[in-house]
Formats: sequence, structure tokens, C-alpha cells
Amino acid sequence: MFSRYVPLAIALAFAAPLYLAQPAMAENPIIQTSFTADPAPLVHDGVVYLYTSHDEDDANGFKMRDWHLYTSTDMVNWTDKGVVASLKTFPWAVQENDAWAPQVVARDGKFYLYVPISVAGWPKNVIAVAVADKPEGPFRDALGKPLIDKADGFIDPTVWIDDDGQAYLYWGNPNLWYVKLNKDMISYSGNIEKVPSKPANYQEGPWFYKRQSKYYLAYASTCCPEGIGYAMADKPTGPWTYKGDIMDHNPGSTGNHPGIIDFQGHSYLFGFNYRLNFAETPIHHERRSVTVTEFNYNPDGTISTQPWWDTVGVKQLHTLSPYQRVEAETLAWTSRVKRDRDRPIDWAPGIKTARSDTVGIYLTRITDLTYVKINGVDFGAGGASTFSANVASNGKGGVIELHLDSVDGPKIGRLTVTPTGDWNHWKVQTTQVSGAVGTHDLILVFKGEGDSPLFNLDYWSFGKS
Ligand code: FUB
Repeated sequence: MFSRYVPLAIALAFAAPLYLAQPAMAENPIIQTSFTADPAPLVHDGVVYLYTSHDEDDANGFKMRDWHLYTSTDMVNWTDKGVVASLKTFPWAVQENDAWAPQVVARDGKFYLYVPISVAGWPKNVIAVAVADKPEGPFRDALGKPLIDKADGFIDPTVWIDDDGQAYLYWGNPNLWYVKLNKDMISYSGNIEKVPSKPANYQEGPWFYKRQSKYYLAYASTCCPEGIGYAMADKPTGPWTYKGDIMDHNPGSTGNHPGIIDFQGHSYLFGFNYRLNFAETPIHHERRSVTVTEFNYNPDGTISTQPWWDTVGVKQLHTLSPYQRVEAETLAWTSRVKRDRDRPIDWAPGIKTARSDTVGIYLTRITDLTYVKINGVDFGAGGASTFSANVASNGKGGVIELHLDSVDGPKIGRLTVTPTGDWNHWKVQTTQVSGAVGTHDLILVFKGEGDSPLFNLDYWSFGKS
């Protein structure tokens, strides 16, 4: 079945970002430097913090060991903040696998990460909690043991703090359970309650929240094939009334864990597909990629069914200024210009992020003809005169070509990156640019000899004319 979709998937992966993209739109999937799943967005202080689970690049089935964070203020350009917690955070848990769907909530200046992990033996599913002083972590194990002790199907925690301060934790596959969390967010009172009649088609991945006096429970819904269903209630503990599908059932869905937020007057639904893995239909390699779409609530609070994830994404909420330090790991899309000799496996994933003690997160595995695209960059009426980049290279170095709107759009400049003597020895290098006026998508196309990595890129900025 896979081979039937390969030509289409390759065409989409290479052509859509280059030729179909609208300026100042996101591109789905929104994260390309890693395979990600189980999106859990948190809005905090004007920023969307998007926590995800992470499928290893060589996964054949679930191979999941850590949780990642991406942030955005414009919903289009996402900044990779790296790993915020891993199985090592919970040394008492199984360490090889099972870092599944997370959620983070904020309370009283602290951030609580709830995750399903596993322990030795059977049943193995537990829910753990870690705490941090900042949304980007580092998260520390809060208890040294599970918050919710082991039982079959105890996965996919979701937490909401009600207006009266009472926090609720829901979870489960294929059943649905909840407890009332105490104010400390790391213990609970009362019994674990099993929802007596779970909403129609409920499978897993619950996302629990309140909006305008109504409670919502969105979830991966299995039925002919899978979609995202939802139910509403007047009380946080139900009874839940099934309301239909938020997203159409689609053969491309497996475990479509939803994450839903309101941000700056817009409502967003996050989920995942397999597009980065060149599969329009899942091939059960579990190399997934997080996606987003915008939707509206009807006047009565119900949600109309959205079509399956597109490749276009959502509109940019504000432009990005190039006259400040822009972290290289802030981007809307990355890929590689297709060469005749490429096979699909050559592409995914190309450019990666890494962390160093010196500069934090940076872009690495930059090879000939890879590129990053930053959407909706406002150069202003006066335009830009210089481009600077903080780079490191113990390889041959190379070139950063600066294009507007597409990889073969107008070229505004060219920075020759000279080697710095070490992959972690950083130097700002600068070139002149011209023709960068107004708002454009900006594409940094990397060129150099051979197939080896050329240089690492930490941050860049433009100088004004
Ligand atoms: O990603 C691992 C598991 O697959 C999640 O916990 C489920 O929701 C499904 O997405």
C-alpha cells in the first residue's frame, strides 16, 4: 500500500512548500526538524507553548523517549526549545520507551507536566507529574513515583483548572477516568472515577477544557476510520453529551490526539498526520508530525466538523522583524531543494536542532541545498542593507543564499560562511544585501560542496539601510 502513495507524497513534500505556499501562512505539518505527535498547547503570557511527544527518526512502531517544546507568537514561525523532559526525568520508570502524550498546565507560578509512562511488569501504564519554574523547564520529577498508579489503559492525561480552583485530571484508553487534583497539583483527593457512559467513539487522547461556561472533552475517536470527536457538559464531571466530530474521520489517522486553544481571538485545533514520513496513509512506523488548523465555535458553543489536515496551515498573526536577533531554530518550514538523485529517505528529516552549553539550541545537519523558510518577515519601506549570522564550522563552510518568497525567488544577498575551526566555535559573519523591502517570506538556502554538514547556525539578523 505504501508504494502507491510515494510519488504523490514526494510531490507534495517538495512542491507544496515551494510553489503553493501563500506568504504569511503556516505550512502543515508545523514542525519538521523532528517527528512529533500528541500536541499539547499552553497559552501563557502571550506565547503559545506547544509541548509534544517525539517519535525517534528510526521508529518502527512506538519509540518515544522524551518530550519537546516549540513556541510561537504568530502561529506560523515556531521556535524549537528542545527537550524539556525525558524518561530520565523519571528514573523509576521503564527507560527504553513509552514517553507518550503529555500536557502542561500553569498554576501559581509553577508549571506541571503530566505524562503517561510505564513501569516494569503488567499492568504497566502509570501517570507521572513533573514540575518546573518556567514553561521551558527544566521539569523535575515531583513525586519519585507515579501520581496515578499502574493499571491497564492509564494513558493520555489532560488537566483543567476550573474557575473555582478545583483541578480535574482525565485520562484513559479505551475507558475514561478522572480524579480531582489537590491544589498542590501533585496529589489527588477522593476516588479514581470511571466515566460510566463515555462519549460515542471515545478511544483515547482526551483534551479537557472549559469555554464560556461549557465543558468540552475532545478525543481521538475510533469508528470507520478514526477522527476527532467531542462531547460537552454543564459540569466538569459530566454527564457528557456527544456532539459529533471536530475533524472528519480519515484513513490517514491513527491516534489523532487533539490539543485545543484560544489565542488572540482565534481558536486552534492541533493534531498530527504522517506527511513528513511521506505517507498519506499511516504505515505504522509511528513517525508522525504535528499539524494545526483554525476553527470557529458556533453561537451555541458547538463546533463544526473540520476537514482533514491541509498542507496550508493557519494565517500569521503578526509579522516578524528581521532587525533583531532571530534564533535560527525559528522557522515555518525546512526541507531540501530536490536533486535528481534524491530518494525519499534522503529527505526526512534533513536539518535538525541540537543544544550546546555555549549558545543553546542551534540548527545543525545543514547540507548542500537544505533550506529554512521564515514566513512574513517585514523588512519595512527602507529595506535592509546587511545580513549577519552566528555560525560555527569544522567542515568546509559554505554559503547562505537569501531569497524572497520561494527558494528560487529574488536573491537579496549571499553570505560566504568560512570555517571557524570547531563545530561549537561561534563567529558572527556579515554580508551586504539589497532588494529586501516590504513583507516577504525569507528563505535561507544553504549551499556547499559534498554531502557532509557545512556549518551550524545559531542566529541571524539584518541591519537597516
Ligand atoms: O503517541 C503515543 C500514543 O499514541 C498516545 O499516548 C496516544 O494518544 C496516541 O497518539
